[in-house]
Amino acid sequence: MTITITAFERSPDKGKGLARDTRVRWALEEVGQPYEVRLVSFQAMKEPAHLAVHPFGQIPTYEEGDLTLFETGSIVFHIAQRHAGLLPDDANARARAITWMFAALSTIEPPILDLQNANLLDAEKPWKAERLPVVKDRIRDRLKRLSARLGGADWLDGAFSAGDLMMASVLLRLRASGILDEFANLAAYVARAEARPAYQRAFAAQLAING
Ligand code: GTB
Repeated sequence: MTITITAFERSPDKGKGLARDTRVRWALEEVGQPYEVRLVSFQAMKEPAHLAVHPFGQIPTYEEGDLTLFETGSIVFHIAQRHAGLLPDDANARARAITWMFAALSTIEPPILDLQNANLLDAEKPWKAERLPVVKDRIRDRLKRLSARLGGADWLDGAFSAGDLMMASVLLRLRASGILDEFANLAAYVARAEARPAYQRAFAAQLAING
């Protein structure tokens, strides 16, 4: 069955791979599933046809036969459940890998989004200068713990999993801030993830549209 995802017609990052379709492309590449992409403009995202697929008018979405999904956590989890390669067979190891997916999305990503919002949406606000250091320190606090847990390991829990895919996808958005490089093992972890052939293919595919 054909898998179709949606992505920005023109991503604001001009192909740096920061928009969230990259993590879905990456998951599909890891499990060797071909996919098609429907590009949507910012205007089309808020129109009824796209809102029927994504209630919040965002990308990415995932369509496969009569199944329609939104939210990258759910999409990557679905891909990892359906196809071998992103979740271990052992039930407990699988549960731990899924836990890391949730940790990426609900513990690590929110403070990173706060920083992005402070930089973009609050750019002209008088409180920005006071707020930025607080927001950055909240990220450092999380990364300090994550760095301690990862230690010298290649991946968070044994072999590379959907948990690492999601964690690296979240962390790489921090690179421009310089904060990632304050944690040498996390910077190396993200570089290791980005060096995977599946990530390289996903990155190249989005760059071909946006670069
Ligand atoms: N929780 C949802 C998920 O994980 O799927 C969040 C989806 C989301 O935020 N989608 C964004 C979107 O559609 C694109 S990825 N935004 C349009 C809108 O809300 O109207 C966020 C994003 C966009 C652009 C960059 N960039 O250019 O650097 C980075 C990240």
